Amino acid sequence: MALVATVAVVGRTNAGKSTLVNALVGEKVSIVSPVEQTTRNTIRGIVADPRGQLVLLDTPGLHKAVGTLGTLLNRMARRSAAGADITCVVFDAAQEPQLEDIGWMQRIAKEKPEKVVFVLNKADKSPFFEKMFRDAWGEAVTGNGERNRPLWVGATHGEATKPSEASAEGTGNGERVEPLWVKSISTTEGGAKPVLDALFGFAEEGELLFDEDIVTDYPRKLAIADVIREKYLAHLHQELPHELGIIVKRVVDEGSRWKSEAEVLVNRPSQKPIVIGRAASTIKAVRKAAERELKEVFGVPVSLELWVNVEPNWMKNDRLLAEMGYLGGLV
Ligand SMILES: Nc1nc2c(ncn2[C@@H]2O[C@H](COP(=O)(O)OP(=O)(O)OP(=O)(O)O)[C@@H](O)[C@H]2O)c(=O)[nH]1
Ligand SMILES: [Mg+2]
Repeated sequence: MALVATVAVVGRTNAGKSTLVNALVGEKVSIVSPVEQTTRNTIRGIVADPRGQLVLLDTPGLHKAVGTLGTLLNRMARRSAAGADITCVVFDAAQEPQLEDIGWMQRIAKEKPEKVVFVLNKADKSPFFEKMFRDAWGEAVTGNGERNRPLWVGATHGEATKPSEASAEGTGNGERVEPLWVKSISTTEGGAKPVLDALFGFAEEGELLFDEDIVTDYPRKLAIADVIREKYLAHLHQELPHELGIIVKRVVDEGSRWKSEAEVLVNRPSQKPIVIGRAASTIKAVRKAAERELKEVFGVPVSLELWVNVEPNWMKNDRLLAEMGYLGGLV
């Protein structure tokens, strides 16, 4: 017997959820980038600790949905929150609360999950808007924070507040939710320790859910596709992140090495030269960077073959979305 819990890590896009999950697991299980909507699948990261085991569900950031893919991502985030023991909402507190942050607060205030951790992330940054987040929560609870009024007009910037006194009391019971507020610097393992302690504070005695030495059960094909997409995001920045889809067609295990073939989907013919690059420089650089990381992740050399195909409206094509794992099944 040990302390165990499943944790849905939710929050708006770019808040640092995947960074936090990686810090807590102590290994990279989820891709990270400064670009919005980096995470597209729910990824399970498993934390092994002398205290027990946490199963973290890293979800796509909640955002104003555009088109089928956007709607699916939002649904995936909400569904995982509903199924987990602990809801961990990550806020980018280096920015004032945004509509999506308020949206999560309102959802928590309404649905009253029993165990909630509010992470004020990016605590290494200044200004840091702790007070504004706490005020926003107060409004969400009292119902005074209407969704569409202009938020935070005239608010002062850069208020520095002391670390809050954590309290694990007052959870659930249909009365009022009292989230446990913690600060985190998720870019370092030690910086996320307050979150780890808060989560174990809520965990309960039970049987381990996974073998002790496993860090993720995310399917191999999807993990490879994610790494390729992360390298593309790093390479192309804002150029076409939302319209790039990766499907890993095959992974052949040849013992001492893996061979993998993947399709790079774009929405329009004009995007093809962008993902290929001049004299194929972009696709080569992405392939090399992805191969390097995959070798590290899987511990065997992985050779990648990438094809670029134009697939108009792939973001609305159920068959392709299913192939990318976006139609669920993991949660
Ligand atoms: N300075 C600082 N940057 C952070 C911290 N946590 C995350 N970041 C950065 O914030 C950016 C977004 O991080 P992600 O982990 O990809 O964010 P996410 O919430 O998973 O985003 P989606 O997958 O799009 O929902 C990255 O550039 C991270 O390096 C932190 O504690 N401090
Ligand atoms: Mg993410």
